[in-house]
Amino acid sequence: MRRLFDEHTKRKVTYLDGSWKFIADPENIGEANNYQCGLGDVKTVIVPSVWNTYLGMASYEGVCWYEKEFYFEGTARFMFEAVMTECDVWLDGEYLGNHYGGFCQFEFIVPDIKAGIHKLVLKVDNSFDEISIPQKVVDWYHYGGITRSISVEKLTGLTVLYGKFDYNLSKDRKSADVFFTAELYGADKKKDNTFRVKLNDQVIYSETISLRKGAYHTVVSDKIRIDDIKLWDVENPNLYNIVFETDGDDLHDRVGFRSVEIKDCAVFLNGRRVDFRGVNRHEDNASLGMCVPAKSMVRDLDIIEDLGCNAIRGSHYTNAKIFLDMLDERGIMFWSEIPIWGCGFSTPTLGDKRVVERGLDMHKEMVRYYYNHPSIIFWGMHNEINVESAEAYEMSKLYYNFLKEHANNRLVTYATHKYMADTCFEFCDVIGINAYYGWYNYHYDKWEDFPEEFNKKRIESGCENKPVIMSEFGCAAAYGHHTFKNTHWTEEYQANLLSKAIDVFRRCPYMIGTFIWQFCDSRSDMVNAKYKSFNNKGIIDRHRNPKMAYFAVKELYQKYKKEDKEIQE
Ligand code: ADA
Repeated sequence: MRRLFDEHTKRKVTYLDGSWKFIADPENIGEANNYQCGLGDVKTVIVPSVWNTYLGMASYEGVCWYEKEFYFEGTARFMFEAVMTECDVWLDGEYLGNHYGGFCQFEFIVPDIKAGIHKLVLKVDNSFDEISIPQKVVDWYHYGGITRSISVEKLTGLTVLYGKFDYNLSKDRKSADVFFTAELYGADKKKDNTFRVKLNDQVIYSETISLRKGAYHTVVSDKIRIDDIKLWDVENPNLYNIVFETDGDDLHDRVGFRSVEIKDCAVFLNGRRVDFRGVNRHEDNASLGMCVPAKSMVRDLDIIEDLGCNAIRGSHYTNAKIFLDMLDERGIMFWSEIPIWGCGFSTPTLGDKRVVERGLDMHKEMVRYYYNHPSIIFWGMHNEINVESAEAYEMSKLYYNFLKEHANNRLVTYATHKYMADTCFEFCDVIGINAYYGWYNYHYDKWEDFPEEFNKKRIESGCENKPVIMSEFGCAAAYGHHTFKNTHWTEEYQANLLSKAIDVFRRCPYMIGTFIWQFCDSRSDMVNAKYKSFNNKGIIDRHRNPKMAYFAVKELYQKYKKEDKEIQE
């Protein structure tokens, strides 16, 4: 299931989820053995899933092959929601192409497939080399496999491949100039066809188009004025249905109108100051790994809302689109980023053109596939890289300029842990700080001095008007661990540290919110450094049992929620 709603009602979409043939290929000899034409008599697995949950493969890194047979006739678009990490695809032994990156969708169009049973074969590789993103050292688990759904769509007539929605709100935010970009494809013989766009059932655009078979065409609309706008907000997340359609095809999406701006060193959503009460969340399920069923996402969101949150940072990669649909519906603000993660990247790696390009491609995919989600308030460029270096400066400049150009009422940011030496602040709208007083360094009482200390650096760097958000802070606690003293790893210590830190940040005039590290304990590859091989800084454990910190944070977040609402009313 890719979305919370049907993206196509006229187009036939078949999900290829379910039973697939599967074989591990540790020697990488599959192509020499012609696996691309079929895997023969091998066992089957269920897709989507991570192969680390198959017996005997918990820590497998390398190549695996998947095969699925299905009936099809006509022109197909194959949609792959996420394959971890690199993937080569064959249809009936014909090579379709390659995709790199484990967290974003990709697609291939294949015209004129003859009626019959066909064979889709995937070679999937989750190993690392010097240009991998992320690099091998990460604080999450090296999963592999087809982790989100695969579908095949039947394209007929004039088809809509892609639709992007933009708008400029009027000053009073009561009306908007809307404009869109739609990518069309001619799947059959040239014939006049009507292309229409509807916003909540009202036709806002119509044009007769004829495309020859196999041709692509992009429609970029002029501005279309829409009155009586109902804004998307945290309290009232109003969504509009947008349909791009032709006589025989359609593409449905949901969009929202909202403004986001920075004023007086704070963020304003629809003209009202908004402070972020957030958590960092990995897409990690206790028994299924990075293949999270929709029901588990709903449960996580119920818990997150109970906590009093209005924001989530999708650390450290683009999340499943269905999760974004849920956030759009619930009015939860989101920080979306790509997996350029911290200490795994040496400074020369940051300067490696291949890595920089690959990161840019990931940003392009994030922008392309996530653009219409009103819940995304922040595009995140990278996390904890060496921002003292010239390499990081150049990378940040490139990514910032690209993301600003495609901001769609969004802010661009990144998370820095070298905040006192950071040279890249000019490339962000909001400064995101990761700091772990009370865990890796100092005592948590030291948080009290932090706002004053950082203020000096802020001013020195000419960032007086840039708001600061705490993108990470926290400490580990083993669920159920208590001692007579306030010591590391106890639930008490974690609860005390978070209460102290959140209170300090709330009082700091230039800070606009907090993303606690982290929502939930998550499996980590830093096996030796972590208790039970988990990053245990969750305020709930991996089975979603609350630790004491959960209640401590809830008390503060719920209080701030009430206070902020009172100020706004
Ligand atoms: C970093 C990193 C997180 C996590 C955290 C920790 O800030 O961004 O992914 O590893 O440290 O637990 O130390």
